[in-house]
Amino acid sequence: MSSPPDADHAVRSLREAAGLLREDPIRRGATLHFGNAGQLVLTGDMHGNLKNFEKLQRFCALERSPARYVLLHELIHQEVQTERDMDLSIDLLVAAAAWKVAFPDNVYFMQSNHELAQLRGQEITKGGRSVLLDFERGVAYRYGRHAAGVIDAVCDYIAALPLAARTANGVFASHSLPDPLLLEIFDPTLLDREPTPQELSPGGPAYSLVWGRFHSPEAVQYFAQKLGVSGFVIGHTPQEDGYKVIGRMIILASDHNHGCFLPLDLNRPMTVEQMESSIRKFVSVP
Ligand SMILES: [Mn+2]
Repeated sequence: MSSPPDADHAVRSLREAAGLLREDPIRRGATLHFGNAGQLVLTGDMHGNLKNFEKLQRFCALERSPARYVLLHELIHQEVQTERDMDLSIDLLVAAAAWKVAFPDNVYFMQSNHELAQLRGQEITKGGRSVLLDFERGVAYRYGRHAAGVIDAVCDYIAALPLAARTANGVFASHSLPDPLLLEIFDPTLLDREPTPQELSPGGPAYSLVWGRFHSPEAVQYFAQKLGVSGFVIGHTPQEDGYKVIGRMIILASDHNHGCFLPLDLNRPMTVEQMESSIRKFVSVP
């Protein structure tokens, strides 16, 4: 493949976004802190869904909505059905990085298990396929001989991702929560500093935060008290209907036609019921 003209753009966007992530003024340690003004648009896993991303961009209209923030996670690793399908989720990642560069004080990201796996070279198989290899094949298809440089920039970006976000009105957002059995030993001070490579590895608390599943309303309640928050918004567990409520926690999915997002008003306390009624479907966005 000849050298595509936009490899430079991809590398520059990802590297610049990584720099901005590391130096975000609202970041303390591994946590983003949102204040009590404006609106934070929360999303679930996107897995390469450019169509939903473009709807999100239209909804957010950041060029004329300076008090709106948007939080994204798990952008890569698109579902590949057959040998001839291609995972082109690099396109979404580059578009999102460019959005961050254009609106550094409005666009935010968090770590996810798929992105972390890509960074650490930890295999995830789906239907017998290696999602890491599928992703790299898509990058090679897009960027030809510049693919290695783009992958390096992707890794730089992933390594810069924060783990979680908190809002002044008591909402905690992250890709997932640790498994119920690990909630008791989870040390919340992890979130106030940068995690070590060991903490991001299997058995580590940062790893458990992005990989956890099987939460009950009681486990969620326990963890809310432990962190001093009123509710959680996460992704990670696939939701065919777009979202699910488990006690004080809302799970969003943003990667398919029934996908959802949640515009959260930051200027008043919000119950989970109020948050649930704020959920929007991507299909409702023109
Ligand atoms: Mn996930």
